[in-house]
Amino acid sequence: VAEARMKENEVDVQVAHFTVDNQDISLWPRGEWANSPTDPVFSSSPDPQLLGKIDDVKTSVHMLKGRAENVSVFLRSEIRKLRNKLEDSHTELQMLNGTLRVSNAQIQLLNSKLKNANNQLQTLMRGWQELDDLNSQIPMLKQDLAKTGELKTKVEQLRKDLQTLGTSLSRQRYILEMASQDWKYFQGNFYYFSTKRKSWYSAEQFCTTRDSHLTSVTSAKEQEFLYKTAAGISYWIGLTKTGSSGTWHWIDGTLYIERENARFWAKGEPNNGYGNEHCVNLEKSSLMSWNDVNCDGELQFICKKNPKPLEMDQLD
Ligand SMILES: [Ca+2]
Repeated sequence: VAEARMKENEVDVQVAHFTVDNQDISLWPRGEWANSPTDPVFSSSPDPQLLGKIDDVKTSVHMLKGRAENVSVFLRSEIRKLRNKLEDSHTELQMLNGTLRVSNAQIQLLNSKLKNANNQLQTLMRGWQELDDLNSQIPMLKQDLAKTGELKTKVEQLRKDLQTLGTSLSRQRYILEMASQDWKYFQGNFYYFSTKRKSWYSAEQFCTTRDSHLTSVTSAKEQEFLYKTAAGISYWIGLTKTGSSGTWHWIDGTLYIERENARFWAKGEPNNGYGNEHCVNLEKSSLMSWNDVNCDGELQFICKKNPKPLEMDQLD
């Protein structure tokens, strides 16, 4: 605007030479003006028309000067405003820089968090993979479990076998121990065939001190075992009666059954010879081997011992 105004006034300011804002402004060439003091125009009396023009010019210059000052004030204010704006911009820029730095830090933080999350995701995915693998192993594990059940059954069977074996071993140990004391084992009982001779009562006493009695006979098999082991030597057995009128009974408490035992007497026995034969011995190597004799006679004898359940579980 100021420039436009200046241009507008150019026409009026064609004859002047002055200073605005310490700057020389010439309305025509200075040299021409300076070199013309001796110009005939000025040396003679001035032309009133010319003087009028000069006045006009002076007025115009004055106006121009005022306008230029206005322009200067305006420009200064504009410059100030611009400078302020520049400063504001600078401050904003610094703030932006600060914000940018903070944002950068945040971005780095986010980046690191992202990396972390990524790692966790990978770990999770690996976990899934492992879970899948485990899932695929379940049928196999089920089979193994079934096998474990079978194994358990087998182990249980083995345990029972072992128990049986243990029982059998302790039984054998017991039999061996008894055997070492000259007791013979037959079908669940132990038998002691004495080497010394004693009367029937002394023999029975001997047996009871060894937790036994003179033997009873309860079957043909037992009778066979006894006479075969006796091998023709006479041995006392546990059959006796009280006086001539008494009935036969086994000293170990076994029930004597007349019709069962008739087959084991020797031919013609029992004859109660001399009316004093109340004890029985096994005299012949035969099923029919029993004979009643005097109890005071001294003979070898057979003790029979039924083992206690604690000593032997079960004998065949
Ligand atoms: Ca007789």
